[in-house]
Amino acid sequence: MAMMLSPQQEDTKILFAAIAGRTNAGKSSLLNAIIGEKIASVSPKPQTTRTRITGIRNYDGTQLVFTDTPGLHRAQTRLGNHMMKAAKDAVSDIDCVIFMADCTRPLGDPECAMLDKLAAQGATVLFVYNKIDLLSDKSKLAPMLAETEARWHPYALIPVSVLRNDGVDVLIRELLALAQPGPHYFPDDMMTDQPERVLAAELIREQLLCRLSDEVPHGIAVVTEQFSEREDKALLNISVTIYCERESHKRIIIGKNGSMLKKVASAARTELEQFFRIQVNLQTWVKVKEDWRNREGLIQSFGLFEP
Ligand SMILES: Nc1nc2c(ncn2[C@@H]2O[C@H](COP(=O)(O)OP(=O)(O)OP(=O)(O)O)[C@@H](O)[C@H]2O)c(=O)[nH]1
Ligand SMILES: [Mg+2]
Repeated sequence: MAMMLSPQQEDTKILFAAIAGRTNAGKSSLLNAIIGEKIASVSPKPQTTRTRITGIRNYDGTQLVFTDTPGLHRAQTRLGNHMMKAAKDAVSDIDCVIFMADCTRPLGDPECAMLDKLAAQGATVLFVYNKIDLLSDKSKLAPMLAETEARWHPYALIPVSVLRNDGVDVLIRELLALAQPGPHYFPDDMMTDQPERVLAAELIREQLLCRLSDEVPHGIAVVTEQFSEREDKALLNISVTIYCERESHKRIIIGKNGSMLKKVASAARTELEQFFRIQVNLQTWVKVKEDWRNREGLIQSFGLFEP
């Protein structure tokens, strides 16, 4: 029997879009720009995003649901394998794929492989060339777009600069046009599926990613141990453990006389206070878990992937 829709539901539309593409292309930056809040960590380092992150934005009666994914790269750890699986799984069973490339870099093999597959499946691909602000010679863009068009025939090809908020509105218009009548999947006041504890941990990991170099930041996991609001005053107590892979990394994270950890915690606290709009008391601990990125039990206990 056909389900009766209430008049309100009849008017609503919905669209599920995955944001895929190479690591560091600016996928999480795009998600944050659309949602208007920092729900996904962003950093100049590759492999920033580790899990799928859902962001929700409503435009009048239309709900757009975005899934940010880990960027495509050659996985070298078990964690990396999980990340690549999450990225590949996210592009099936959705309405369209926002495929994001960095216009200053040629497309790599993993990107071409995903694009070939999406084209073969007849997926609706909105191809977004990001970072056009970095192109000193804009005439380089036209042949790039023509080549992409000829090879994969995407549904739309949109050059943007997320950083300058240039072209994002064009993408939104295309997405709104693709939305189909249907009930909203998430409550209209919901912005993300990320629990507050995870958002807090990710804001701290973002600070570490931005401040540390070489292999140290990639071997970091941040777990929120405590997240509670004081009853007697407007204060949020957050306590996190920063896991790293070696004693030498722990020393770098803590820094001379604790200087690095102090800087990270202070910057993170400012971000957390802005996000949660409340005063934050932040405590940080650093622990070593050797080679955790290759240890399934630890990857799961850090809440990164389900068994
Ligand atoms: N110049 C410029 N930089 C940008 C733009 N968009 C994003 N970035 C920068 O690119 C870097 C990577 O951005 P992210 O949003 O973390 O990239 P990502 O695709 O989510 O990366 P992964 O999570 O590792 O897959 C950051 O330093 C951003 O500030 C843009 O339009 N122009
Ligand atoms: Mg990301």
